[in-house]
Amino acid sequence: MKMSKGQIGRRLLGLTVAGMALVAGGTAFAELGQPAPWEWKLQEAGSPVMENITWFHNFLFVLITVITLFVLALLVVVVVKFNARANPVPSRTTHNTLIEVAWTLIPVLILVGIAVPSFRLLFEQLDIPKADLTIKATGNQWNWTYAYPDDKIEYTSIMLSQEDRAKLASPPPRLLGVDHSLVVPINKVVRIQTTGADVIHSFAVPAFGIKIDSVPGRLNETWFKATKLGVYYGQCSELCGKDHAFMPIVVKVVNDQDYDNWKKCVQSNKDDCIDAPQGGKAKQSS
Ligand SMILES: [Cu+2]
Repeated sequence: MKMSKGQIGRRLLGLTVAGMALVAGGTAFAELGQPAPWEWKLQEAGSPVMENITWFHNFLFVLITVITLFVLALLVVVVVKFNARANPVPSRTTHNTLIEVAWTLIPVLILVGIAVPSFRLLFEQLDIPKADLTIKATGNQWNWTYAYPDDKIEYTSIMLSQEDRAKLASPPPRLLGVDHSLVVPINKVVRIQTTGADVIHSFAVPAFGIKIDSVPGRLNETWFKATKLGVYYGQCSELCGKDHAFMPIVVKVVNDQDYDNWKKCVQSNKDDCIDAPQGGKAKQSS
């Protein structure tokens, strides 16, 4: 069957609209703290650092788009206006002080404009504020051990098998659920200290904007302050061996009351505390 140009155009338009609807629809279902199908943006921010990362990302995106369009426009002007046919006798101009100063100064100013928020963000990430609690995350082949040294709590977090996941009333996303998640209070500065027990792992939670290598023999530090209640998912982000893809990180952000109850629950060796998948859902109001 031969299609006319109009038919091809209409089909292409239809496909484009369908594609855009898919992308928009997919991200419309995005949930806090976890990836979504067809997601093309950063995950929704769950900490002030991630809010700033998102802002900086959007700022750079606008800037590079404007620069790219400007350079493209200049190229088009050159191609159309100054090709051999349109402009058979080229001008022999070589210098123009104003333009030379401008094309040196303006890029410098743009780079300074990028450097200021960039360094501010870097310092915010690296300069750890006074911490309300410290958690040590040790990467093992292939799971995480979490310790709350001030509260004498330590346990290992292992990914749920497909069978265990299927038994749950509201199963976590595939390959992201664990038997015991991290539990942290809302609006508190959490210092994460991380190390590797065997090889290099990497502790990463996208919604908090943290990703830091867990290196054997070293103690790396990072921090986050969760500002929204909920469950946040991350993964080991350093190729660490055969089961690298199967050592997810789950952080439950709860209010202070639930956090205190959880500590008592864990310290008395109970098994159905809120770190367990069905051990009481983190409440959605503070
Ligand atoms: Cu790992």
